Amino acid sequence: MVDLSIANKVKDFGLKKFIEGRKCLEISENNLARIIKKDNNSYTLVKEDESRIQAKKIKKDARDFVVGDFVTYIQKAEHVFLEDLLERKNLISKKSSEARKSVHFKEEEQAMAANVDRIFIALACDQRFTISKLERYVATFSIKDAELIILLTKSDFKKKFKKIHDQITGLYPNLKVIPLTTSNGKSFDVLKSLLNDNDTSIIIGASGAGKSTLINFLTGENTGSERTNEVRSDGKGKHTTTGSTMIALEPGMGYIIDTPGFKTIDTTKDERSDELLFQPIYELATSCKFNDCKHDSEPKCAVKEAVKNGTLTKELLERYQANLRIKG
Ligand SMILES: Nc1nc2c(ncn2[C@@H]2O[C@H](COP(=O)(O)OP(=O)(O)OP(=O)(O)O)[C@@H](O)[C@H]2O)c(=O)[nH]1
Ligand SMILES: [Mg+2]
Ligand SMILES: [Zn+2]
Repeated sequence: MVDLSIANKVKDFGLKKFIEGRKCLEISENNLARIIKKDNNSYTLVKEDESRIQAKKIKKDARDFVVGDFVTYIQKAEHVFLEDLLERKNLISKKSSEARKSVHFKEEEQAMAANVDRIFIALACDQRFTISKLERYVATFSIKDAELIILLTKSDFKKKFKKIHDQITGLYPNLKVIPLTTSNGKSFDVLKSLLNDNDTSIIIGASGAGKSTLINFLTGENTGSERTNEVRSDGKGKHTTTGSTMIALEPGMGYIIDTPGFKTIDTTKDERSDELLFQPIYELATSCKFNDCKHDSEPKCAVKEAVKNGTLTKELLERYQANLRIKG
């Protein structure tokens, strides 16, 4: 007999778990759904019975609905509209940079997805890498109640992989870094072991970083799929993914949101957290003589002391101070 409990979990996109968690609240559960795809003003919702419907936003509604949101909807004649936006566990956003060149220039936080448990940042070994790029990614996408993991994709570019890997782990031993390559299916085992039933993960990174390829591996569709495109004959990557979509992975691995790649990220630093990167410094700083110690030339500085006795690397302090200068 087919185990329906597993089959159900694969397709309800965490909705049942969400409903269980808010039993006491007065919501008409018939009209609860989760957004699993967003395309301009069209939203694909999955309902508790696992069926899907298309919904739209009411014209005057200024709220930002994103993939991963739990919502209620109303039916009016033949149209379905988004109604309530239920409280989010967290929200991923980045500063919009796409519109920079257009006349409709706006600098706004752009909401990307909500209610995620795990954020994967894909960095491809065949693309240009800098530590400050990594720092921007980490500072932008460190959000509450979500684990952050760096995926070093295309690790079959062995020399480049080693260089990038050593650079990251040497400077930031706190970061979780996982190498991945499609040329060795086993490299996906570590990634799979991190995924849990019912969890929502998201994958973020530059265009061509291998995000969709990786998802195809996790859904067992690694035999060539619509989600990815082969590199063009001129060797350049090609934009393939155009909107965010939540995908059900193999049983026991939950869901993952595939996102379109982007070229640059800007971060509104003050709203972000770099604790993940500089945690050792923040911890030591509590023992500095001065509360506002810059760990520069102040006396009785616990951070400088730690560098001197070798418990903290000089490079980490330098990156910290460089980032402080950017923040201004
Ligand atoms: N050598 C090598 N190539 C890979 C690997 N993973 C992906 N690729 C190739 O990289 C190219 C881009 O992969 P995609 O998965 O489409 O990249 P993406 O991050 O989804 O790109 P966008 O949708 O544009 O954001 C494809 O041609 C893949 O075949 C890998 O592990 N090794
Ligand atoms: Mg893609
Ligand atoms: Zn200090």
